[in-house]
Amino acid sequence: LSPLGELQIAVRKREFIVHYQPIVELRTGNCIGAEALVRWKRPNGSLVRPDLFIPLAEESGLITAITDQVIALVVFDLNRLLVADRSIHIAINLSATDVSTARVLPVIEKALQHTGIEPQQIWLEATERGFVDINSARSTVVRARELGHAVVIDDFGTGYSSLSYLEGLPLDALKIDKSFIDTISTNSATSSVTPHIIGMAKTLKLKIVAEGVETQAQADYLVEHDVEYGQGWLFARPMPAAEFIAYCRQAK
Ligand code: G
Ligand code: G
Ligand code: G
Ligand code: MN
Ligand code: NA
Repeated sequence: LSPLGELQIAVRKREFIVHYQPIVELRTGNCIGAEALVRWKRPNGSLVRPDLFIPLAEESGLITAITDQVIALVVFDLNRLLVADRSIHIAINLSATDVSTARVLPVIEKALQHTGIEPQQIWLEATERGFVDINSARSTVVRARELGHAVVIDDFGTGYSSLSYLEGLPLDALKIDKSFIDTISTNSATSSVTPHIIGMAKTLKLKIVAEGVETQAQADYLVEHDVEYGQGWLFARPMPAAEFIAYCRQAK
C-alpha cells in the first residue's frame, strides 16, 4: 500500500488523536489554554507526528477531512473543561486550504452547537503560508472574527509576510517562531534579530506567544521584553487530553 493509500484508510478509520501543549502567561505561569496538535495513531499503537503526514495530507486534499476530525476531537476531549473554565482557549491549526476556502468555519460552528463552548474559546492558527492568497485569507479572517474566534499567525518571522501585508489583516495574535527563541542568550548572529521580531509584533498591536521556550533564561528575557505568553518544554510538552485537564487545574 502506498503512503497515500495508508493515509486514506487512516482518515476513513479515524485513526487520529490530539495532544495538547499548554500555553501559559509568562509573568504568572497561569495556563491560558493549549495548542491542539494532531497525531496519527497507527493500529499497532505507535504515534506518527504531524510533520510526517501533514504535507501528504495537504498535497492530496485529505487535510480537510483531518482538520474536521481534529475539530470534533477537541470538542469531544475538552467540552467539560471549556464550559467549566471560560479562561481556557484552544488553538486549532488550519492548513492553507482551510484558510483560503473558509469551509472550516461552518464546520466549527456546527461542532460547537449544543456544547456550551463559546466561539471565543477557539483560536484559529495558520502559518504565514496560509495568508499568501491575501484576498481569500482576508475574508476568512474577517468572518472568523465576526463569529468570535481569535486568529493567530503561526511561525512568525520565518515566512513571506511583510509588515504592511500583515497590517491589512485583522489578526489577534502572533506566535514567534522557535528559531528566534532559540537564539536568546546565545551569541549567534540571529540573536540580534529577535528583539526586532518582538518589536514588529508590538507595532502590529497583537498579542504575542513565544514558541519553543525551553529555558528559564529565555522566559526571563521574554518577560523583560513584554512578551505576554509562551509555549514550550520549560512549561510542558504536548500531552493527552486527560493530562492537559489535570495540568490546567493545577497550573492556575
Ligand atoms: O506536535 P509537532 O511538533 O509534531 O507538530 C508539528 C507541526 O505540525 C506543528 O507545528 C503544526 O504546524 C503541524 N500540525 C500539528 N497539528 C496540526 C493540525 O491539526 N493541522 C495542521 N494543518 N497542522 C498541524
Ligand atoms: O504548530 P507548530 O509547528 O508550532 O507546533 C509546535 C511544535 O513544536 C510541536 O510539535 C511541539 O512538539 C514542538 N515543540 C513545542 N515546544 C517545544 C520546545 O520547547 N522545544 C522543541 N524543540 N520543540 C517544541
Ligand atoms: O521526549 P519524547 O520522546 O516524549 O518526545 C516525543 C516527541 O515530542 C519528540 O519527538 C518531539 O518532537 C516532541 N516534542 C514535544 N515537546 C518538545 C520539546 O520541547 N522539544 C523537542 N525537541 N521535542 C519536543
Ligand atoms: Mn501551530
Ligand atoms: Na508554530
